[in-house]
Amino acid sequence: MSNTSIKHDNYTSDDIQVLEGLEAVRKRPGMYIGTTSSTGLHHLVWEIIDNSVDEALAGYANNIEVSVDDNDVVTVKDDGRGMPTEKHPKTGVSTVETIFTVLHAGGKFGGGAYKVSGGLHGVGASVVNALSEWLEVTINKDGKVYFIRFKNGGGVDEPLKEIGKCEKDETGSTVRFKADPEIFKEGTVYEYRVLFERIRQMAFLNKGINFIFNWNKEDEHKGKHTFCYEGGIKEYVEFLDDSETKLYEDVMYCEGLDDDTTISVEIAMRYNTSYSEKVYSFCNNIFTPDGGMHIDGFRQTLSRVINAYAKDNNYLKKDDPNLTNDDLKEGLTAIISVKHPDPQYEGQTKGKLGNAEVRPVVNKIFGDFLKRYLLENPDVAKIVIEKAKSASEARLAAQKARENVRRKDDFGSGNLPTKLKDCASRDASICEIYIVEGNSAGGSAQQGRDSNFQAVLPLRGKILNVEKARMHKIFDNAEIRMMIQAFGCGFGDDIDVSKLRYHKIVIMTDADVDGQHISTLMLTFLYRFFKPLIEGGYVYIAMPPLYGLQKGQKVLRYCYTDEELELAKRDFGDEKYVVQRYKGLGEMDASQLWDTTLNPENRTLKRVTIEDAIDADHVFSMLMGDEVEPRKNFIVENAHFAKNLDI
Ligand code: 28F
Repeated sequence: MSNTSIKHDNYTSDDIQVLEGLEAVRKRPGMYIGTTSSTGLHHLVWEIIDNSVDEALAGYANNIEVSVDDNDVVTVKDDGRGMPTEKHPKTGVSTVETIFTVLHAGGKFGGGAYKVSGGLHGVGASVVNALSEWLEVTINKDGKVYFIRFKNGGGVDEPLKEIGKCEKDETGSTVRFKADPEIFKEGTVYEYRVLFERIRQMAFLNKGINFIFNWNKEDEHKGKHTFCYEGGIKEYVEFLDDSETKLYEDVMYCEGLDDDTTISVEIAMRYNTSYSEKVYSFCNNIFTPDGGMHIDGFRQTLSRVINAYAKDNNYLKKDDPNLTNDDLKEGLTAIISVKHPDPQYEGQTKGKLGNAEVRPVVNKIFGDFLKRYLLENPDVAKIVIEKAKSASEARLAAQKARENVRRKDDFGSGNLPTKLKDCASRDASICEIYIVEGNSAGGSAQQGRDSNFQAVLPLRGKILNVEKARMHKIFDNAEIRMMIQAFGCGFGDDIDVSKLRYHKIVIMTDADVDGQHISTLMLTFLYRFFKPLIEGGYVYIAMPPLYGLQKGQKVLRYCYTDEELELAKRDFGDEKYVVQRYKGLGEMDASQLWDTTLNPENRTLKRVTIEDAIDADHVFSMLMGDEVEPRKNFIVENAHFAKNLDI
């Protein structure tokens, strides 16, 4: 630790070992928090919150307060027992100092409970300390207030001391820290949305714990939010379904603990009228986007129990084919949350739960529950089975539609859509396809483009809202069939990105409300049927200019935002000009479109990313689902983002 001024100069071997431990973290932070990007920065917060959650799950804390202030100092406070202040038997320094200076010192929390909040798989508070410019701990315990401060990545700056008195029954721990800009070179600025969503999610996943989130920055988000869900993941399902039409009232909920393995299982689920599914699985409160043994057990059991019930109650004839997992996905919203003492995460991004022993435990607990639930709720059973049966019929219809998706009427030779103005190059890595709304825009795009590497596919008006349509209707839609063929990489579950014919899929619509609706429909379609293309960063939105500052026939300058227009006006001093508002792409001629929107030299493309898949699912259901009320609220709530909405 070259630059740490350690107060006490009598180095003990332990001090050296401690400092070397934290030095290792500072040398290779990625090994401990994944990355030092914004994602890694936010992991610091999750790690500290997790320690409060563990104290709450152990039964000693009820309130967890998270605050972010103007210079991105984070404060996390709980009303638990207060970290121990007495000397730690092994390290000879106080337990609290040990927790923040020895790697993985978190470990067991009394009462046999194991650490289940898992942040970044429980790397411990010492990593946060190592990656902080400074970190302070305040402990209320035994009627006294204790304080210790670390700085420059973990060295003790102010040793533990008593700084005051408090009520005997006022106990708890508070950690304040400032992330180290030396480590987080991309910045130490927290994102409101990221913190808001995850803290709310922690409240859903840990029923009854009261989370308070204070965003103290002087911006539009300034304020306090409280999250507490006695219903836990039941309320999570209700929240995710708030823009859906319910098929029945009750969220099915089951929980159980397997004594031999100490694995606990919690499942909440309900079907709605939509055709997509929102099923999210967690282990120790960590989202497992790639699923794993817990969700496999859930799906197997759901299928086995529903089919058995359907056959026993003559919803299916004995020799009928079983309802498949896909049939049972349609309209399903579910949360599967398991707790495991020693989770093994697999895959590139550690997003998959690998512990094989979890599957039979889920099968047993969920299977027993579901069998009993169906017997006790025959009306719900009937609704669920009828829905799955119609999904099955639609699937077979889609199979047929998929087969004839190559119907000759759309495609000329080489089964490419006739309306596609393809580009000459076959090198997908440089090719771009512009999905353009309306034939006029399509026309000027076709003339304005560089036909060597830019293709244009004009769409006729608004494409089908896939959120509300079943597969076979989707394949009956000519526009959709054209895109599937033009992209050439398959769709849905069988996408082969290596076959994608263009490495840039660019949505280009007018900047008006209609254009934005088309853009949203396109994004919904791409999100539902080509998610890997969005995840792979292949999808973009073109940014045509909103204004042109014109002098006679000449455009002096193009402006892409309202702010830019204001700046341009100031720059122009006494020059005479007219401001032209481009309502639609068709108002620009081919060369203008090339100069402003197509030419890679000076155009801007906005890459579409899915920061948070759960949130994206929820937003798309909100925007495209069939419940009008939530959509109206969402648009009103977010309208201030869509400034130039000309109603
Ligand atoms: C703002 C962050 O970290 N809260 C915590 C406790 C309470 C105990 C504890 C923590 C070392 C290994 C036992 C108190 N009294 N909030 C927090 N609250 N750690 S972290 O003990 C950690 C020891 O395991 C605690 C009696 N037992 C445990």
